[in-house]
Amino acid sequence: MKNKGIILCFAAGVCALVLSCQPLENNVNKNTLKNYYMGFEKEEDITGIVSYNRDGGYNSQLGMETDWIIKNDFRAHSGERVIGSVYNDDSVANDDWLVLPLMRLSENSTLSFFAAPQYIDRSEEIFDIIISGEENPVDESGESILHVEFPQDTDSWEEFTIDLGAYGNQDVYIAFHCTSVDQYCLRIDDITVTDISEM
Ligand SMILES: [Ca+2]
Ligand SMILES: [Ca+2]
Repeated sequence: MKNKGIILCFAAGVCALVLSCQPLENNVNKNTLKNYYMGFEKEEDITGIVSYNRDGGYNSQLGMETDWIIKNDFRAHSGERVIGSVYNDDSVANDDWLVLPLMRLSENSTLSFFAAPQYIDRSEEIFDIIISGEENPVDESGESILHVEFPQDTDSWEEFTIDLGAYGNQDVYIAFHCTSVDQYCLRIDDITVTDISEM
């Protein structure tokens, strides 16, 4: 769990930043709800999002250990940029986690996002949505609330919406856990969590 930080690659190998995790405080004003949104565009503040590359695999095409990376040439759903978990050489299964900032949900909260395989001929991407309490979900403290296995022969964006009302008034981490084996890239864009408390 030492690989804290998110690597941003707006052009592979050109620009890389590492941001530290900033846990949110529990100073909650319950009367003010807002939506969390992340489209991975340059103007958005990604502080608090943390990625973990637990498989330690390597991608020779990108020339780096594979992690969640922000790309501007992977056919984003919105804008120009999208985040993706890319494949490893030698068919090592992915074990990549993208953890959103800690947020306090309400009984009306929902999670929605778009996901798609990058290439139609390597489309069998697999991921789970993991939700946990204040413990880091990477520590296997969470539970899967969605399991997705894309079929063969698709690269279409699919929208997912999950009711999070069962976690109302709880502080939780929400994580995307990619476990694909030797595909190409699982793309995620336009993540929205509705009706969270002001922090
Ligand atoms: Ca985008
Ligand atoms: Ca990886």
